[in-house]
Amino acid sequence: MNAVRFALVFSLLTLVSLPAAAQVAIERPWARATAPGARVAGGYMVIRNRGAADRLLSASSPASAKVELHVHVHDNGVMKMHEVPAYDVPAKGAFELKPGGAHLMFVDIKRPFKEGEKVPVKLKFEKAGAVNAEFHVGRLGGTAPPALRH
Ligand SMILES: [Cu+2]
Repeated sequence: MNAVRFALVFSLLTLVSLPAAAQVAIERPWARATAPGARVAGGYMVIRNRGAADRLLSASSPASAKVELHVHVHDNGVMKMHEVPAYDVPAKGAFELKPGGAHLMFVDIKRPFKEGEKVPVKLKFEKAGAVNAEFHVGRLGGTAPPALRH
C-alpha cells in the first residue's frame, strides 16, 4: 500500500474511532429516595446529544439487580409503565427522563436509596458506547406514584 493510500485508510479509521461518547452528555441525573421495603427506584436525567441520532440500549448499576428502561403510557385513563428495548435520542437534540414519563427503573435494589447518596450507573449507547453517570438521590415524594408499586 502506498503512502497516500495508507494515509487515507488511516484517516478513515481515525474518523470511525472518534470518541463518540463526547457527543452524548448526561445532565442532572437523579433518583428518588425509596420508602422502607421498596424493591424499585426511579431514575431521571436529560440525555443531550450533540451528534447523530443515537439510542440508549441498556443501563446497569451496582445498586440494583438490574436497571430497566421504562415509559409511562395511558391505558384506559390509567397510567401504566412498561419496559422498552431502547430510547431514541434524536440528532442534535435531547431525550428527557422525568417523573411521570420515561425513567430508569432500578429493579431489586440492594438497599434503600437515601437522600444525598449517589448511585453509579453505566449507560450503553448504540453509537456513543458506554457512558457513566452518578445519580444523585433526591427527596422521597410525599407519596410514591402508584406506578412505582409494581
Ligand atoms: Cu418503572
